[in-house]
Amino acid sequence: MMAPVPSIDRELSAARIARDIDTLSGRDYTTSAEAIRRYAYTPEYRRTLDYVGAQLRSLGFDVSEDPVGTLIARNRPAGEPVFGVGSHCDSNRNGGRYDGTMGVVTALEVCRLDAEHRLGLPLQLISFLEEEGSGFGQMLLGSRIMLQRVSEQELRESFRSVDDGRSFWEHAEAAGYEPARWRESIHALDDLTGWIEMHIEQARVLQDTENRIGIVDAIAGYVHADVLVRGRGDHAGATPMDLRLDPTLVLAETALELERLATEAGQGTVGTIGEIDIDPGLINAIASSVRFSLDIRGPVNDAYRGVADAIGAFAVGAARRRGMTAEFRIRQTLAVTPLDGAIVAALEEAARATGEPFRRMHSGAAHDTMCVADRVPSAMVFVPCKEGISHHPDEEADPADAALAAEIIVRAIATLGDG
Ligand code: HGY
Ligand code: MN
Ligand code: MN
Repeated sequence: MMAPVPSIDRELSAARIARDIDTLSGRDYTTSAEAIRRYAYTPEYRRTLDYVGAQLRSLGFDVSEDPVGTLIARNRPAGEPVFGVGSHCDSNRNGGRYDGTMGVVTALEVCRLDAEHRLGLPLQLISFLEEEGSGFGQMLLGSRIMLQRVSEQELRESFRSVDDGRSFWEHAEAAGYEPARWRESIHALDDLTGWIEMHIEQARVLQDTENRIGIVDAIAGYVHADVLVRGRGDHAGATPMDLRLDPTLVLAETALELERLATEAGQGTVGTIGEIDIDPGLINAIASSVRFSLDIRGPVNDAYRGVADAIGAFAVGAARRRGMTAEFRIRQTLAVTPLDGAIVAALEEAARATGEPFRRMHSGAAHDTMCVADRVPSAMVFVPCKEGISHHPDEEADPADAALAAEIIVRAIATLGDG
């Protein structure tokens, strides 16, 4: 039986969360002075895990890492049931202080509150490797590895470092990990009775509806893909317009068609071209090739998948019509993820008890919970972020909202633990 949850000093929690965020926003924890930029196997990321690990060890947690570097900390011996909390503390390459990191330090605060008030909650904190994909272009990589949603060939060969082109496998080994044991990482979930991830919303729904908490009951699915268009690199000044094979025109047509298709599909479907590589990328040379990414998502599988298929065919056709070739290649895809009704209900009950404004919602952003939910009853808690700005250094969120989320999560876990 869990101890009853006493009243919680949210100001103290907010101050600790703010201190953790401020610390992890320092130059020791980001490779960039302009944004928060930290990802797998960099010294800055290593120091981030060491900071979180030290905080957890001071609470008596046993801290370890899985064979590729996902951090796992628990306050019960292996084999005993525990409730999972956590998120990720790697960042987007143009990241803010709060995406992922606020979820990990709020999970840390849940662990502190449990210890401080001797609540007896059996807890396991997980901080997933490479949620953003900043190191190898593969979003949710650590949790997809854990859930065996990748192949060994991809880890050994296809997944390559954005910085130096070496394989994920090589980088993991060079960092002292054992990627050959990657299949064992799934055992981190063996004892989990449930999972709650706290995260900033990364849009404006909570702000615009004046809610402090979002209880997430589903997460949008997505398709990540790449299009490589091959044209002919010619002189920008000497080549007449009717003799050109300019791949940037296929990119332009595809961008407008993506907007049209996603808008027409409706049902919350969105499409984005975020990465563009132009070769050679010179002012006075017609590009010989263009590679661009596609990020297509939505809360309805058929809708966003339909857009992904249609835009892939469109790009290949647009190239052909102009005498060029284009390849459309899926990078990865995850389906819409419904979350667990019992945990959602416990979170709503705990939120209601605080008297603070909250609402149910779905997540447009992807999260590691999409993987954990495959094997463990899971849900998420959102807090607002200012103007919905995220994946940008101007990202802002309020530690007081995170403190409220921590209290709600503690109460929900205590309720769920009482069966
Ligand atoms: O892009 C996403 O959905 C997540 O923030 N990595
Ligand atoms: Mn995130
Ligand atoms: Mn993100």
